[in-house]
Amino acid sequence: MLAQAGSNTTPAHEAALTPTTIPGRWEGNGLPDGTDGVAWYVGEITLDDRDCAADMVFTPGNIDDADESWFNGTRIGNTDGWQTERAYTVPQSILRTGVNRIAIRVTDSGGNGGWVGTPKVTPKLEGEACAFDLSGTWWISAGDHPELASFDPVMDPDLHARMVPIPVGTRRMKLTPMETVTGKLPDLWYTAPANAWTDALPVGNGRMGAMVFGGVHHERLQLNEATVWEGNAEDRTAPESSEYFRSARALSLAGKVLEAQQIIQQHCMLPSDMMPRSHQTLGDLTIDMIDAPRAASEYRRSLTLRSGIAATQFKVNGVSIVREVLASAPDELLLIDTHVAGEGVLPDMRVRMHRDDFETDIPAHAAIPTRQGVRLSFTGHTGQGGVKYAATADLRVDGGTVAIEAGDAVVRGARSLTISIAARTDYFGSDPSLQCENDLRSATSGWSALSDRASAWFAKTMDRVSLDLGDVAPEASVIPELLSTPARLNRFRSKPEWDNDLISLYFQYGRYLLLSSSREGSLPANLQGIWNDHFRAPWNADFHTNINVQMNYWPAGPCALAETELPLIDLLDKIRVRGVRTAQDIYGARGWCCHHITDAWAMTGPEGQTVWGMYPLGGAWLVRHAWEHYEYTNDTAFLRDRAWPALDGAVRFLLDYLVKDPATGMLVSGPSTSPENSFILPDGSHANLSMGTSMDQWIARDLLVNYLDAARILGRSNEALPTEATEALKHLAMPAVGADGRLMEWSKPYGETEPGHRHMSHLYGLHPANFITADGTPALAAAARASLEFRLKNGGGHTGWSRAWLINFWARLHDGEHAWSDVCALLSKSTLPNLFDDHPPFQIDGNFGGTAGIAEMLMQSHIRTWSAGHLVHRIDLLPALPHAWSDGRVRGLIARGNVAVDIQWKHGTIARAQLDSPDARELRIKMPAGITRAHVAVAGQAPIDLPIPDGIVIIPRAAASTPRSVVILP
Ligand code: FUC
Repeated sequence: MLAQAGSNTTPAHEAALTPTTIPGRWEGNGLPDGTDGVAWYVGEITLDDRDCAADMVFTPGNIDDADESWFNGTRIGNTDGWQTERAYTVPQSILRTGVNRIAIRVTDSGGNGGWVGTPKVTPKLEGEACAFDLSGTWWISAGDHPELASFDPVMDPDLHARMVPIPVGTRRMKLTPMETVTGKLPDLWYTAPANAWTDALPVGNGRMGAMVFGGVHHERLQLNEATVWEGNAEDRTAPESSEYFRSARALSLAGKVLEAQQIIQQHCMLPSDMMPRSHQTLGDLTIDMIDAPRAASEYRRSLTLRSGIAATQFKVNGVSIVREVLASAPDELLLIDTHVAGEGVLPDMRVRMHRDDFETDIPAHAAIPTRQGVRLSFTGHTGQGGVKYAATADLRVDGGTVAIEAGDAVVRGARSLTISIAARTDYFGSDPSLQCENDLRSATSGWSALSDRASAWFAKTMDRVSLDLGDVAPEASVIPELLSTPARLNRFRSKPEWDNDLISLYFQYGRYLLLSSSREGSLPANLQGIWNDHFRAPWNADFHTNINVQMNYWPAGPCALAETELPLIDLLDKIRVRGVRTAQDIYGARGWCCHHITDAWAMTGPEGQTVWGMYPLGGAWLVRHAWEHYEYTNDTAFLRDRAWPALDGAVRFLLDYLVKDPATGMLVSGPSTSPENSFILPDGSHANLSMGTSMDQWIARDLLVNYLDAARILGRSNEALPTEATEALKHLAMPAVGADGRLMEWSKPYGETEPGHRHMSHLYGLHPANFITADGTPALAAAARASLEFRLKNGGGHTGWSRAWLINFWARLHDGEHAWSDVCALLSKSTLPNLFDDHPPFQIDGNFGGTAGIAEMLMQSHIRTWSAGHLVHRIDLLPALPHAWSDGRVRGLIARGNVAVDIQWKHGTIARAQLDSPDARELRIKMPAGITRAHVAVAGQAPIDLPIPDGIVIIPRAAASTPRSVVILP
């Protein structure tokens, strides 16, 4: 071997290493014309863990004349024969995560050398679930090996330094376009531990959560539990102020807007010290290495959405260490396993679980030995009168010891350490420490059984939907999955069209976050989901009902996560109890109401400033989710037992609350805010409360229409309240279009103080409601578009959730290009390194709104009609497909009616669609524009060819109520 290791002088052969293109002959392509003899070709390929899981096959292509191929210094095969096909197995044992070197010694006895002739067969490296196109730029050097070569291209340690950075063999081909559909979901991964909290990776089981920093010498897991809330349900009822409200209303109707606002501010609002209380951090678990050398190598941390595992891997002192963290829903535990991969033992480690003091809460920490190991715990309450909490960590080691030293657990000489954490509060009633004991019983099952159960829970739900937005752009120099998540996000900012897969990943991440932060039996996803490291979080990490908590649940139905919505419905049950008093005290009304925020204690009163707080229809908007839950699940028992009572009480309130505007004779709301914008009065002064804001009028209409449809389904249309509601609907004022063509935000043509305001409340009729549709109400749709354009021109969309809402609006307007550019803006401008949404600060609604928006671009089902006595939702396929997603497939989206939708498309139009309905309901399927014929196959029936001049395929309802599968080909 003539390796140049350790040489300080510039190697004489340096010039011999030149770029070349393969396939292609070597003459004039790195080597002089007329070269015969031997040359070395050298290329590199970056592999990840998944690629290295099994043997791969290297096919060099047609080489003139003979080759001898090497992979990471191991000879994998040789073939002598001009233009002969070759294929060599690359054993798994020589594959490396990271850079792998391929060297091919090519001998040519005369004429052209290298890849000669036609067809040119592309060199490839293929594994079980990946395939790499290795054509492109390689390096070439004339010379022989081993005795005669001027260098050893396989082993030469200087070679790397001498290679110009040319991307070789990094273009990953998908084995089939369906790889991401049927295979693994994409990962997030990083090359360094998290510095900031928003670099850490979230795990959660819907009730408990953790942010995993992936530290080597100091690992931190910041812990959460959904019910660790400050405060309690003690009365924070609004003042008894119905007289004041009535007089303010009369003034407002008489045009005395500011006087009305002053009265409400003074007499109806809860003072700010009655704010909602905050969700709080639970505490931290830390793992510190004792006396381990500083240097660590081969570092990587990642999050796998399908398994819910946050993994950290590194090598210290020659020992490979793997740490995996996941939150188990089946076992109600947070699990942390640290083990050695291969030979050696873990460095000694100190484990601590801790919660800081907070005001009157001084937590009690304890450490006790157990027969199997050690338990660390703390207990306390979240401040005076707040919930009692408890957290207990159970530590077990394999081969080695765990003991208590100075109140911490210290692990020595172990091959593995498994920590199971239980955490509970008394929010739902019983003693939290006892509940923890109970949860920890399953810790005896051991890491492998616990993690298998936990991951299976994620996989089962994550696998319901798959999304492939098409192949990697051919001009992308490095395929996206080979970039770490921050690098990928960074490249996306300038080249979004190179990485459709990042958009699919963001979509699946939104599903993962909702699944991880919202599970039945706990509280809904708050402003931060479940991940919060504060005692007093921004906006208390509460439930804002003027957009934020609703946006959290937009993906629940369409993205096949309907069950995640149940905690919201449970909280709604509490809200409608507490909201009765608020409805009476302020408005003298029946039913219940809730203003712009609520918390774990279901507060309902108007709080703080009128510009945000005087928002009496927040509860009515929440009720849309109970109705939608029925629409998506088709669960009539749910409609009857859960949604109906919520709808009924909200309608009761609405009917009392609405007032006839003497000027028009129509029913209007108010005085109330159009969240959270203000307007300019003719005299130049600013105000924020008015009668009949567009948003209120849309919400009122939405509530009444949904209520009446529910009544019809449940056979209650003739009862007193539905009759009253029908009457009210006839007289309900509609939002108007202004002289400038925009949809008006207020009932009068006021100018807005913030023309680019983040809220776009007046477009509620477009989304989430269904009163403005691209094809049904073109004039209103044009006005909505004008409003959006105006908002954007004036700087709208600057918060994450605002940008996410824009995607949904454009999708409803069937404008794929605008929707796509807002998807790109959301990822480029409002996404943190761990892909959390950035308000700023971190606020999770944008993740969920973005996920829902991507689904809306591919499928919609909000347009509905009654047909032969049944409610039918039209299913729109690819209503807002952008050019950038010309080929792709989505499987498992859910249309209202609980119809599973699978769409494959090519060159921007449908190639095949399949709809699976749980029963033989009527299906109305709207094909993308331009399709006028369809080939329809209903399972069990002869396929038919249909002309569809209006683009709609109708499959009539069948008598038998059995599941039905329909395939449509254009
Ligand atoms: C609403 C928004 C803010 C923020 C807060 C939590 O009030 O106007 O932007 O998202 O909720």
